Amino acid sequence: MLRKLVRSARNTELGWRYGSNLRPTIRFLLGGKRPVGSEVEILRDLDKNGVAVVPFESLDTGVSFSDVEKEVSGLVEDQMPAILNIKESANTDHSVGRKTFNLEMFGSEVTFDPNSIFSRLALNKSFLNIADCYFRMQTRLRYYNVWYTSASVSAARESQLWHFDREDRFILKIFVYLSDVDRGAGPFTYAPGTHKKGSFSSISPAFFDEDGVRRTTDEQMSNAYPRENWRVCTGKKGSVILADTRGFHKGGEARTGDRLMFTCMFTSPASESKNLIRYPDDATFSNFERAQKAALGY
Ligand SMILES: O=C(O)CCC(=O)C(=O)O
Repeated sequence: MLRKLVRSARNTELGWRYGSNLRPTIRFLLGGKRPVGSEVEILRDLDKNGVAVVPFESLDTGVSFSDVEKEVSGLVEDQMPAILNIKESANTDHSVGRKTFNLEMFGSEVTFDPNSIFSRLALNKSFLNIADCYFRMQTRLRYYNVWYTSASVSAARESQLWHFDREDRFILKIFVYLSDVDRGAGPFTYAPGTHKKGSFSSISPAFFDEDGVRRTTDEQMSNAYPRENWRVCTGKKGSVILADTRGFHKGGEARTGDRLMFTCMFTSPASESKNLIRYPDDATFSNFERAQKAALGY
């Protein structure tokens, strides 16, 4: 009974912030962080709609996009056998639970490499500033990876169907397109305002049970939320999509072209999210700034 009460208190904004996440909230308030430049508009969009799309160059990441591209083309070359496998399994293995249309190029758990351009991209000052200002607390980086999503002809399944993530009250995912993504390449798609801060947070579209997970088809979604308001995030390579995936979203339903993108995720420190980053015993963080170490939980 008491445990139930504590759990429901933690699920309120007050309990989540000032109970479970008091220390990171105080640190944020004392740190005086503010959005700068294009981050101001991004935060306005995130607060109101739960989604924002900007070109990579508009952010002050300190990371060169052409260096990212160079690394990625090496990664694609190295991983060609795995890419060919995913292109095959996308169409032949329709089992649910393993996203057989999507290759996580660093595996499902990334081994943290402080020298890699991808860890530096995930921990760049602009992403960290946006994440902290959106949550209004010092956040944690939980995941980063590069995804290769293969085109397929099979019926939409798993994250290709509408759903929302449940690990936390707010969940910030950032996607950086590394290939041009048109409607045929499985663009990330969002229902604006369905996040906790939004005006449509209480919509409850019909759903079906897909192996224990609630999924909503396009038709079910359109009965609860007008299709013309869906934000289909097509974009050229270098487009950056920031979304609070506690709101309804889907993506990766690629039909005519493959999609390549970098992704990373931030949650509150108290989130029950699995930490999908593994830190080798000899990893050193001396080159990282304080804000970056905080995002890693050090
Ligand atoms: O692949 C996509 O665009 C959707 C990904 C997604 O649903 C998620 O990361 O929660």
